[in-house]
Amino acid sequence: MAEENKNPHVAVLAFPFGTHAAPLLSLTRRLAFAAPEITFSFLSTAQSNRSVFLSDLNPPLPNLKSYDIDNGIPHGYQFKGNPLDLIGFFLGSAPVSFKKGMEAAIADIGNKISCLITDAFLWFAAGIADELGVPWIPIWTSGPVAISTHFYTDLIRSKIAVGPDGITVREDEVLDFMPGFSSIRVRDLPEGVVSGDLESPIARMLHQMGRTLIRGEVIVVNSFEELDSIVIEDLRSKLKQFLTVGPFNLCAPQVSVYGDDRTGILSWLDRQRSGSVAYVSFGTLMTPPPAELAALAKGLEASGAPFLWSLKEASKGQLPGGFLDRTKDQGMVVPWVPQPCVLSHVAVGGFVTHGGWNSILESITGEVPMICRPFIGDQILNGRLIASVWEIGITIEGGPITEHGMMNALDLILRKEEGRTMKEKVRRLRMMAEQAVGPSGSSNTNFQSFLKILRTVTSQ
Ligand code: U2F
Repeated sequence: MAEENKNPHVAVLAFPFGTHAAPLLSLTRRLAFAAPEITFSFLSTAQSNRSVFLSDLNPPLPNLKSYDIDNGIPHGYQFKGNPLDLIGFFLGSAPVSFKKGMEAAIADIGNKISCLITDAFLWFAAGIADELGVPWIPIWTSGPVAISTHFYTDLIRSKIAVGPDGITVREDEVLDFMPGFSSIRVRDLPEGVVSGDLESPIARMLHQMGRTLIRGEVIVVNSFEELDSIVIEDLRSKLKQFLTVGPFNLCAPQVSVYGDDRTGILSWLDRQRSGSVAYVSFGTLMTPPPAELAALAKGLEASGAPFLWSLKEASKGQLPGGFLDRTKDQGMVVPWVPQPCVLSHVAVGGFVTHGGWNSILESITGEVPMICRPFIGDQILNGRLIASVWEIGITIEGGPITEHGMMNALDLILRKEEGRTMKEKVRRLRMMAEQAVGPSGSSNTNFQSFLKILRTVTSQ
């Protein structure tokens, strides 16, 4: 009989782009807190580690350490503004970089690795885990419906022919041959499944991930069972184990970042009427093209609604002339806000978003209906879920944002009966989410199961 491993060591491998590393760190913290006998080594690029560990205001844990790995960028490379280049460099060198990082962690901690927890994007980690003779646990940082489209990519491609140049003529057909997809159309699928460049580094990565999930000891997702129960039940029946343990933003200990309210956002929100404010943010990666940005600004101004806009400093120059001056009593434009706190403020009545998964969960938690302008990846699918499945918002399909379109959307969400109905529906989802993370809720029970699996596999 194998001897019990008294000093288990888990390596956690992050994908260092967009909002991937932060939720992974949040989950790792929960695990490290619940299982103090296990040491967790968190591996990401120096820039990503700096950003997620610095913005994590929780006290450090003695059994959680970070290690920086190489970002793969060639010497002398000049960034030309396309983040996809950086992702390409990273993915090209990631298997080697992570192996080096793990060697450093092993030397430092003094114990071999007994399990690999990774962002699900890093599908090649299944092979590294095999080499090490340890289990692989992928963590998916978006929703269950999105991961299902990657799990079923081969099936979808066999049913929906891909035309030349990645264009399919069956865009409006629903994917009713997949459990839980009766309202999802071909056009809602992330690019790279049947449309767009199927050979791009990201499309190939997601396709490989979908095929590799079956090798995961357990697949862990930042969601809750009641949100997409049919899809979750289906994935549970196909994969070794499939556990929803979120929303992470409701599980992690929330540290108030308002403290002194240095930017004045909180006191400004406090002065606004309940449910009257439009909050605008397109996440960490996306900024609408200049014409849409200008149309959005004009729509906000014309609607008269108070607004709070998280807009990168570099994009401010694209706002219409005089906009900031004219709207100084109507709204605030700032480069960054503590979004979960903003969305939970009673004054916020609508969220203009790109439909990133973390933003959606935070909006549900804050009971805020959404106006979704999706751009890439899972966002189009998420927009469809928001508008047509959960009915907690509307979507501007394929863009572009227009001044009148935005005015009407704000009016509907903030002032009309439809908006009130959506608010009621999002409130119900929030209650389900809270129950899920409560003492006998699904996410809490699933987290305990996850912990048990981790303890079992690392004790051997
Ligand atoms: C990628 O996501 P993004 O980073 O573009 O968007 P979100 O998943 O919505 O996450 C944005 C996070 O940044 C926070 C906000 C969210 O937690 O609270 N934030 C903030 O605190 N303050 C601000 O002023 C602005 C944002 C990808 F693009 C998406 O398609 C995926 O769904 C997502 C998850 O895989 O990753």
